[in-house]
Amino acid sequence: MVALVGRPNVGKSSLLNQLLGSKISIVSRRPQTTWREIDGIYTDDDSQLVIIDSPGMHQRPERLLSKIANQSARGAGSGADVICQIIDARYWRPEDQDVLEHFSGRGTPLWLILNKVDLLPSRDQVLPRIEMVHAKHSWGQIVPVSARSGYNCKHLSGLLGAAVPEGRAGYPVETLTNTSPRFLAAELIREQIFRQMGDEIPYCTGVVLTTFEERPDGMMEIDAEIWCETGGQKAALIGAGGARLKNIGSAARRQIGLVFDRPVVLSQRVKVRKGWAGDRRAVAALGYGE
Ligand SMILES: Nc1nc2c(ncn2[C@@H]2O[C@H](COP(=O)(O)OP(=O)(O)OP(=O)(O)O)[C@@H](O)[C@H]2O)c(=O)[nH]1
Ligand SMILES: [Mg+2]
Repeated sequence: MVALVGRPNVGKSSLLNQLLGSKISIVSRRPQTTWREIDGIYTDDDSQLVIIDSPGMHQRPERLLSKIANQSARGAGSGADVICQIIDARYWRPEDQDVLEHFSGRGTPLWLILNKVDLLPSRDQVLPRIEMVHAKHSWGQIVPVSARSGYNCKHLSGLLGAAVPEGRAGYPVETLTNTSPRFLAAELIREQIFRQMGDEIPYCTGVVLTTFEERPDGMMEIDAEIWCETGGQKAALIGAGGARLKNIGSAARRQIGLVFDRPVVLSQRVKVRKGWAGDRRAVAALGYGE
């Protein structure tokens, strides 16, 4: 079992998807995209790894939803054989130091993964970056990767496979995740909301599926409710003449179709649910927290 941890936006979810070669965890350029742990099951000829993506760890969660995500971020290393701290190879920020302090000293090997090396001006920059972070901790490994291009990701999974204890595979080779298909489909809609809304996007926009069924004709039928907090947010989500919502829906439908490998009919409604992100029951109904 391997945990991917780090501050928000460093590419933890992207790395999980790249290691698996499949989309399991949602990705956007906004920090705090991931709201709970997502597991991916990686299997090759030699090894099977349960790789856990976690929400970005941060210092001052305000709303309940954000607190729940942060608790999950902080708890992510428990039970792991290796904890991989992901950073953006270009920087070492105070928040990275906080993550290091939180996860070091608990007896689990801590590795440092320098992600986004494709954004360094040249490959010659990789070695100086490694030297820069080397002294911060006695890392089990320091591995530069690019979750975007896939650079060195095979090498990383090989190192991880060699590092975990020997045991029997717990899952059939074709299993990719334990996450429920229903939750994954809802997340793929939330991903499009996060991606397609600009900075006016409300952080607390949640998606709940009221229908998730396979029809006799093989189509997947999905009805989704999108929860936001104000009438203004609802108007922004719907867009002029419904254009925004339509674009979100058609991109989400494509993504869900790809992941589940079948055609999808998707209908969406936007609902104002003031304060939902502070309401434990509502947050749980969307699949976050208990
Ligand atoms: N250029 C480049 N961009 C990357 C790479 N990995 C991730 N990104 C981008 O970085 C942004 C954040 O990626 P995520 O995978 O959502 O990051 P995260 O750490 O899971 O973020 P949270 O869930 O918010 O904690 C997205 O825009 C990604 O496309 C990489 O290797 N290279
Ligand atoms: Mg993420």
